[in-house]
Amino acid sequence: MATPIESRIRLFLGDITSLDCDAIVTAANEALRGGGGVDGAVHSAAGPELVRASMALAPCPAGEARITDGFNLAAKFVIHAVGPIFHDIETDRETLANAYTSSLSLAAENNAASVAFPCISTGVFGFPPDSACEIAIDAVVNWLRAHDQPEWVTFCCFQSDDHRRYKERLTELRLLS
Ligand code: AR6
Repeated sequence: MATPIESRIRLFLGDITSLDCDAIVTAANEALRGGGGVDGAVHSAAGPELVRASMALAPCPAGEARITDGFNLAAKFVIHAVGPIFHDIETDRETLANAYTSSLSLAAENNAASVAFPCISTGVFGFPPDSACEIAIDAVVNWLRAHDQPEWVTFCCFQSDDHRRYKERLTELRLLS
């Protein structure tokens, strides 16, 4: 019997680079050259080989993702997902959802059983956090309902406001076990 969705979703407050998942997702830019925020933290923790590996796979348009080794990270893989720079909710909603599903698809193809996501586009890229939270959860839940892999997805929030937002939404949907 398939594992219930609520056993496949986790919520974590803290630094994504500390997670021992098969793959961690970074919120990247189209050039995949590293940057600030979560991308800065992931590149610092992975070491200089990461930027060489990621830039070789550029460009990565918004809504798409690329996968590399994790190098010095505990995670085996880094998935570089590019979210939209926020302009308006109607056009950017789908691009943000696609950044999540492209990442999940790469994780599945590479047999990464556990994947952790940051709150893509909600920092420098300016996506309103409430909408971003709903879009992220919907995209992940729809994926998990349709696919066996990855088996576990962690929503990694770096700020307590985001953690509260995800906790409320996941509780509303009865998805926190
Ligand atoms: N672990 C988990 N989440 C984190 C961490 C961390 N160590 N550090 C920050 N966050 P942002 P974006 C959260 O700006 O909006 C970069 O320069 C942060 O609290 O990192 O998609 C890229 O290279 C926020 O909720 O990504 C791109 O150019 C979330 O990560 C651009 O920024 C996303 O914030 C991407 O912008």
